Amino acid sequence: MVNISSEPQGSSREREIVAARVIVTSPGRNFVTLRIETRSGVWGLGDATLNGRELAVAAYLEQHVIANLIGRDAGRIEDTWQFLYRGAYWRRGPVTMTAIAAVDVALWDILGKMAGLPLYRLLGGRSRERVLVYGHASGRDIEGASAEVGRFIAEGYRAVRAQCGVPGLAKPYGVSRMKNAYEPAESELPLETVWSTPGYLEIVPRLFERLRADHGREVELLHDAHHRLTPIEAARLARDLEPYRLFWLEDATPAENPDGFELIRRHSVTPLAVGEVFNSIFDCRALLERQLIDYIRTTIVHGGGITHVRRIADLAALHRARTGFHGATDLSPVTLGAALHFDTWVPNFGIQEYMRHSDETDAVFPHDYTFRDGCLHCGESPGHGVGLDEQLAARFPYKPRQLPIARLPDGTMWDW
Ligand code: GCO
Ligand code: MG
Repeated sequence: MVNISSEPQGSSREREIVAARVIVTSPGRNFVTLRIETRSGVWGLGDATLNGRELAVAAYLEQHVIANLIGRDAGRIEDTWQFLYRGAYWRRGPVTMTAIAAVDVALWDILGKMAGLPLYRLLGGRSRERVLVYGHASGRDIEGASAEVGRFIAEGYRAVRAQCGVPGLAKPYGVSRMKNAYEPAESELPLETVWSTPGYLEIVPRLFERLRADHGREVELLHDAHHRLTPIEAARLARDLEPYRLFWLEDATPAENPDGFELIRRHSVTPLAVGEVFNSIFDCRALLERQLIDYIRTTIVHGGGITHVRRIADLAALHRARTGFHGATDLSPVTLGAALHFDTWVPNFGIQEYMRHSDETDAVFPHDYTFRDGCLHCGESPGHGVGLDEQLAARFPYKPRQLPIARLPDGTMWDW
């Protein structure tokens, strides 16, 4: 028997998981957080937020996962991942993989705290000095969107996602009524929006023509089509956008069928990003192996945690694809903190989405990451560096909220 009491991560008795609980809070929007505690008193946090389906993950954790964690060695991160994935028999899916991610991230947080090391050092150390991020600019029309892009550039951003209104559509995806943030889950039952592709395909190339004219060629520009186009429409948009040299065109068409992306590739060299709704390496596999995308967006909270997403990043690296993690405000600061450590380490990093959280959210989740010169910097505190003020969190009770849906003008259900 080896003497494990001298291990830097403490003895297996100190590492024993003695408690775990789910905290649901809504400081401006809903978040689900898992807190795991060890016998030594060291605890870790994992994000379990699945926008519009929050309580399904909370119940999955409370009813089916937590009892299995008690008594386990918090240091056995891989085995716990395999236990929750293989052992459940029912694999994959957003609810399961978000719950597994919450456990996984909390355990990595504990490992970091016990070792006295920030997460990026556990992963293999720093590969870069800073993490390039992109912000969200939008406007009701081209004029307004361009002014917003200008505001982001003035704030130091080097990469900006731009969305604008479409004539005749009351609520197109991504056009914010707030500054900095776009918060689509705003009603208890899904808001019904109308979608029509022809006007969109006309205005988006004009938007980017104007952005290049107003802001030059240095700033990186991105756009999210949010799964609304058919493959041939997506191919046309990608081709029409070529002169404006986008950093990426995101979710150009629903990715359930990778063949759609082959059609886009045949017609265009605009870089493509996909994956925020994926939850396992098997969702990413065909798109990566067939070199149909350039950036993989599957991130820690919905992709089974650090343990699984690093396998996705390695698969992407084989095919020269880079990471571009989802980072909307419905992913909590715990996910952003963990993602920034991952981004600091991962060799094939591309960019990180950064849609700033509200002041209330930031107060509930104190963190040590910082924004400077268009980049985020992870902190040096042990673990992922994000905490949870439970007293403050209790002042923001859960509010049922669902994402909108989209229909064509004749009423046909469409992809939101
Ligand atoms: C993005 C996303 C978000 C999603 C949201 C859904 O690129 O940031 O598309 O805007 O719609 O995260 O929960
Ligand atoms: Mg998106």
